[in-house]
Amino acid sequence: SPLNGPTKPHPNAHFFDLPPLPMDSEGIAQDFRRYYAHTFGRDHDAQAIYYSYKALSITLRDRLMERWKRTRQSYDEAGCKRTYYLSLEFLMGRALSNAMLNLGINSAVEQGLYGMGLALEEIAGNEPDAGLGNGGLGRLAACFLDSCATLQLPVRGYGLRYEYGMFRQLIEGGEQLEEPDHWLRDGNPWELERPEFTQRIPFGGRTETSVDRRGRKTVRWVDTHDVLAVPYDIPVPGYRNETVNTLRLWKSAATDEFDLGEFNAGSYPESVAQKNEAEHITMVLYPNDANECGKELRLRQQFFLASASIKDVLRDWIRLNGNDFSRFAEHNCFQLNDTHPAVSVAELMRQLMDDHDLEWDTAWPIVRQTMAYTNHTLLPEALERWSVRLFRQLLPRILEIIFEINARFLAEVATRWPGDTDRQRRMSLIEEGYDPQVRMAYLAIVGSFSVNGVAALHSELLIEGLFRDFHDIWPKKFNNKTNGVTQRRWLAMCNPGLRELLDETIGTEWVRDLSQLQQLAPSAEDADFRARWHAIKQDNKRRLAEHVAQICRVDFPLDAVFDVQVKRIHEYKRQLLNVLHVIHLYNRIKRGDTRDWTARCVLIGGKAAPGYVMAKQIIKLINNVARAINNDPETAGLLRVAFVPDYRVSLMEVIAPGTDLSEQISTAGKEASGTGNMKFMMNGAVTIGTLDGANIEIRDQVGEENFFLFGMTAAGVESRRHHYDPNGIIAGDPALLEVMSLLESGHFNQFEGGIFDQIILAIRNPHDPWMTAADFRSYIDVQEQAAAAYLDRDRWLRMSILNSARSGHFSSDRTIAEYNQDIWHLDAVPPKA
Ligand code: T68
Repeated sequence: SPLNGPTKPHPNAHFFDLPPLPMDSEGIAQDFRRYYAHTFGRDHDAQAIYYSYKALSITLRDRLMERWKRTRQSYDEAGCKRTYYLSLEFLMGRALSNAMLNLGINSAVEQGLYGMGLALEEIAGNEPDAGLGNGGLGRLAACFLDSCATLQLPVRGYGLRYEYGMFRQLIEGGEQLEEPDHWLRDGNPWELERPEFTQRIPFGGRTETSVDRRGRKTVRWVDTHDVLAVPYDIPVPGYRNETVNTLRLWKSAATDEFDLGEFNAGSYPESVAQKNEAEHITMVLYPNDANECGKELRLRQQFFLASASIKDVLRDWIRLNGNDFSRFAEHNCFQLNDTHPAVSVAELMRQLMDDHDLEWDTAWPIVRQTMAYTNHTLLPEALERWSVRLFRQLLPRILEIIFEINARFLAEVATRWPGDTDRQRRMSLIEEGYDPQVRMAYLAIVGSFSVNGVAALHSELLIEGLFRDFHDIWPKKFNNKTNGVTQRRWLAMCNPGLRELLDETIGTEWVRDLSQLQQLAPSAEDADFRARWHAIKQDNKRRLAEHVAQICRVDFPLDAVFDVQVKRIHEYKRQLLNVLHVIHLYNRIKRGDTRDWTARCVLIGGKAAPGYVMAKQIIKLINNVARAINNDPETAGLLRVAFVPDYRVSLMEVIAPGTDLSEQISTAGKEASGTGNMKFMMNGAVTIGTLDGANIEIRDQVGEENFFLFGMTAAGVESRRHHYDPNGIIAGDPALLEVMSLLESGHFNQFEGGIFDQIILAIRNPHDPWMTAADFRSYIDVQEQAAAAYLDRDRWLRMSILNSARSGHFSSDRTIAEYNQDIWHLDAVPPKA
C-alpha cells in the first residue's frame, strides 16, 4: 500500500526528466483540448463550462508541476535552512488566474481560448474559492506564501485540508443563514495527494514511566487511539521566477484497526465509531474569528496539525542529515500563526525526547531556537486557553511536558524575582482555579525565540499590556512585523485596467517591488493622467455595480461615492457606527437638509460567527435600514445601501478596485492590524479611519491630508473607560439624538417589534467596550469632509493616486523580507536550470 512509507527510488530517475511543456498559445490550446475531450470526455454537444475550467486548470498544473519538482530538488541539494508556516487557516481563494499571472502566460491562455471561442473570465468564474480561513489571519497566511515563493525563500505552509471551508452566507429576510461549503465536492485539480508521506498521530491513552538500567527515566505514551494524517500538496508559484513552493494540507483518516476488546465484547458499532471520530478531525473549519469555543474537536485539530507537520519535518531532517539533531535549530524554523498551533512547542519536545531519544536539556534549547510566534489579537477573550482536564484526557503526555516546562520556567521567574509569588501566579502557563486552564499564548512565548505583533501600535500594546511580564524577562524576544498583502493578487490580478496604466507609466517592476509605485506620485499633477485614472475607476465601479445589482437588487449610480466596509462582522469593528452614519444621512434627506449633497452608495459585507448573536442582529439592522432607504423615493439619486452576502476572497477581487472610500473604523486599540485597509489603498481608495492597527502607518505613508481621520486614540479609549457616559453624549448631540430616536421609534422594524433592543442598549451602555457613541460626532463630521472632497473631482483623484503611489510599504514582500531578516535568516534559493 502507498500508505506504508516512502517508495524506493526508481533505478533510472532520468526516465522522468521530461522536456519542458510549451508555454505558447497553440501548445496550451492543444493540451486544453486533449484534457477536455480525452480526459473528461466532453465534446461540443456536451459543452459544460465547468469542464473547461477543469481542463484549463490541469493544463496549467502540468506547467507548475515541472517547476515544482525542480524547486524541491534545489532546496534539497542546497541543504538550506527552511521555515515552516504553521497555520490552522489558509484563505487561498481561487488558484487559476493566480497561476496564469505568476507563470506569465495570461495572454497566451487568453489567445488560445479565444481561438476556441471561449472566454477566460467566464471559465475562471467556475472555480470555487478555497475558503479555508475566517478572515485576515487566514488571508495573511496566503499572501505570505505568495511572497515567499516570489522571494524564492524555502518556506513551506502546513495546514489542514478541511472538507468544508468557511460557511456560505445567505441572507433571507435580512438575516444570515449558514450553508455548508462543500468545496471539494467536484474534486480539486490543484491538490496532489501524497499518501506515501502519511503520518500516524496519537490521541488519548495514558503515560507509562519506567527507569532503565542507567537510571534514565523514560516515558511511553501508550494505549493511544491513533489517527492517520494524509498530506495533500498544493503548488504555490512565485512570480515569473520558476519557483514553486508547497502548501501541505493534512487530511485525517482512520487507521484500519479495530478496537479488538470492544469488538470481541460484541460492540461492533462502538469500535467502528472510533473510525468515524478520526475522520471528523479535518471535516470542518471552525467559523469563529475571535472568541475561542473550548471545543474538544478544535484541540484535536490543533494537535493533529502540530504533530503531523513536525513529524514530517523530522522525517525529512533524518532523510537528509541522519539522526544527529545538533544542527537542527540552525536549519529549521517554525512560524506559529497565532496561538492556534502553540501546542507545537510541547509536541516538538515530545518527539525529540520520546521518538528520537534526546534528553530534556538537549531538546529544550532546540525547541526554543526553532519556534517563533506571531500574535494577531489584543482582545483578551480571544486568547486561547484549554482546560487541563480536557488536555489530560486527550493529550496526557503533552500535558506532562507542559507541566515540566512550566515548573522550570517558574523556577527561573522565582530566581529573578524572589518572593514575588503574585508574578509567578500571573505568569504561570497554568491558570489556577476551579477548572484550571492551560494558557496557550504563554506556552508560545516561553517556547519561542521571537514574538511579534502585526502592526506598530499592536506590538506596542502587547508589551505594555497582555505580555508585559514576559517583556520584562525577555525584552529582546519581542518585535513588530507590520502586515502586508500581495500586490500580485490585490492589484495586478484583480485590477487589469490599473495594471496596464501602471505598466505604461512606471514600467512593470512594481509587480516584484511595490516601492516602485512612488514614481507614480508626480503623475497626480498631470490632468491627462488623472482623467485616465478616473476612467479606470469608473470602469471598476461599473463592474462592482453590476455585481451589486445582480446579487442585491440595488442600483448603484456610478457618479456616487462608493463607500465600502467589508470584513468579519464584529462589535469592535463597529459596522454599527457605519449604520448610525447611514441613518443620519437618511434623516438629513428626510429633513430636506441636502444642500451640496454628495450622492453615496454604502456597501457593507461580512460574515458573523454563527453563535455571535449581536453580530447577527447587526446584519439584520443593516438590511432593514437598507430596505427602508432604498424603497423611499426621496432618497433617489442621493443614497443607496446594500449588504452583499457571502463576502469572500473572490468577491473582494471585484470590490477593492471599485471602491472610493475605505471604512476602517474600529475602536482604537482593538484591531491588531487590518489588511483590507491595505488592499483598498493599493487600488486607489481613500481611507476614513481611526488611529488603530495599520491605519496609523497608512496615514503616515500617505500623509494626513490624504486620509480622513477621526475618533479617539487607543490611550483615550482606555482613560475614558471609567467615566464613559453614552446617554449624556446622545442627549448632547442633536444629530445622534435624532438617529437614536429613529432607531428607538421602530422605524426600521415596523412589524418586528423589539428586535433591535439589544443593539440600542449596547450603544447606551456606559460599559460599552467599543464606545460607539463616543466617536459618532467626529465620524459624521469627517464623513462630511470626505463627501465634500469627493465633489472636487481633481482633489479626490489626486488623493486616490497618492494613496496607490504610497502603498508600497504594505506589500507582503516587504513584510516577508523583514521576517526573513529578523527571524528566519533564510537564503533565497533559485531553482537550478
Ligand atoms: C486578524 N485576526 C486581526 N483572526 O483581527 C486583524 N481565527 O487585525 C489582522 O490584520 C489579521 O488577523 C492578520 O494579522 C483574525 O483574522 C482569526 O481569523 C481567528 C481568530 C481566532 C480563531 C480563528
